[in-house]
Amino acid sequence: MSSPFYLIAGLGKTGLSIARYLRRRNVLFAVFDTRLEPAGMDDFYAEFPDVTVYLNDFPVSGYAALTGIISSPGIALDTPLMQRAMAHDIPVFGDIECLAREVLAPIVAITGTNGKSTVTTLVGEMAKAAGISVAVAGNIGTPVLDLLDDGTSYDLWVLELSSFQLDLVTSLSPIAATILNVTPDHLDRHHSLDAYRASKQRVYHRAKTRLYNREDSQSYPQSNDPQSVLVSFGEDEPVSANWGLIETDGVVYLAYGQTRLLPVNELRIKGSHNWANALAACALAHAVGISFDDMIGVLKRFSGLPHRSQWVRTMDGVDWINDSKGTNIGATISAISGIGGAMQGKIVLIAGGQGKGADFTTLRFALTDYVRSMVLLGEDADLMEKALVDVVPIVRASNLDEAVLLAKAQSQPGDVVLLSPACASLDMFRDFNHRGDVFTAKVNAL
Ligand code: UMA
Ligand code: ADP
Repeated sequence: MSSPFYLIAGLGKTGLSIARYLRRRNVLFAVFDTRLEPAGMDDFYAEFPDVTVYLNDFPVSGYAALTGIISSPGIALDTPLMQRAMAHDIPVFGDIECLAREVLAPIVAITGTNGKSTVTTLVGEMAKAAGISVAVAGNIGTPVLDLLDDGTSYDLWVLELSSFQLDLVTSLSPIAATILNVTPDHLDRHHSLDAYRASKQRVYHRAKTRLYNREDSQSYPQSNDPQSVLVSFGEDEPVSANWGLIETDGVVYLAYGQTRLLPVNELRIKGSHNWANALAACALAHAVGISFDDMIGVLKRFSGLPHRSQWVRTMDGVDWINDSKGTNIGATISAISGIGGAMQGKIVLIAGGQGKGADFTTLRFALTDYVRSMVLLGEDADLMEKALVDVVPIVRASNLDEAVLLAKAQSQPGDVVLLSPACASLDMFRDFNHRGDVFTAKVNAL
């Protein structure tokens, strides 16, 4: 019998981590990327001079030699390569599947449209506070296979999983799994909200504890599993062993059943969406046996991740806030309402980029309440302007530097200038970090 031979699809962070993982196991592979000039080519050749890289297309004659395709999440399953592979009965899976097949330590799996990175980070910090050796990886930025062989024996894995990654995994059996929420995103890839939700629902498959959001019916597990414990979180009062908010003498507490854990005003992350994130993190930490004290200590000191409603500067009475991670409409609405509800003036919103098939009219309500004007840029600025032109005044910018100058001219003392694009950044930037960094640098240079 011939040796196993894999094709790695996609030469980004994930592809590189898969290549290193296979090389460490002496498994043969080639690489494929749909682009003619993927960014990491030179570095890849330097590290793997003996590996064949197929660009743009993979020859049909090559299928017979393939044991399987290990794909990056960014490559859609309906690309011709994947479709032809599946027609040839070639297994297609991803890096999370490789991890799930090897790792014996418990895995906490976190998905949802928004709040994933915040909740993943919180659970990781809670585990560390409890003295657990924890690996935090996945869509949050570190490919899981980079940690699998890093020499540390992790007792717990906390994974942020995107719908793309969930489409490529079958063997995951998480100790606890959650869908935090589902609002429209990535519709260019999934084509419908139902398909997007179905990808997210895969996280519950064989999970010991399934944690859902009482306020979002799309997060309810859609399959029955008598083996699995069902737990919920929400911003109402929780019954029995569930998570929610209890108000006593005007103070709102995070609570487990009737046990009050912490007043929400002691959280450093602001906005009611972050109360939900804190509750979800506590519920997941509880499912792996972390104490209330360890959870509360982390909640009291965690001040949030960069590029999520992050204060940059106050200048001439105007606050400048970087929410570059607001890459879909749901995230931008929560940023606008979190900030708008607590200020005197109005918001000048900088938005635009790749809309991923979103319906921008769903932003109208949030704009009416809090937004003075918008500065639009990027690939889908036309679509956004068309959907919102009768709601608030709109000006157009050709790049982010110009958008900052226009926003400065539009703002008045007491206002907030908010970068929360409701769009992906990839038309103009490497990623949302890059977009947020460019914004911050320009604002600081004003
Ligand atoms: N590629 C193709 N054809 C395509 C798309 C991509 O050949 O149609 C190639 C590109 O040329 C590139 C490579 O694939 O060389 C990139 O692969 P990738 O897009 O899967 O990106 P990675 O660098 O491997 O990063 C991925 C996640 N990216 C995506 O899912 C798009 C990262 O999430 C994740 O942090 C990383 O793996 C580690 O697990 C980013 C993301 O934007 C943050 N995720 C989306 C989101 O959060 O909304 C889902
Ligand atoms: P993700 O990893 O899912 O993108 P993050 O925790 O990075 O989520 O938050 C991204 C953005 O989404 C934040 O800037 C914030 O505006 C918004 N957000 C965070 N948590 C929630 C939530 N629970 N519900 C709605 N929006 C949220």
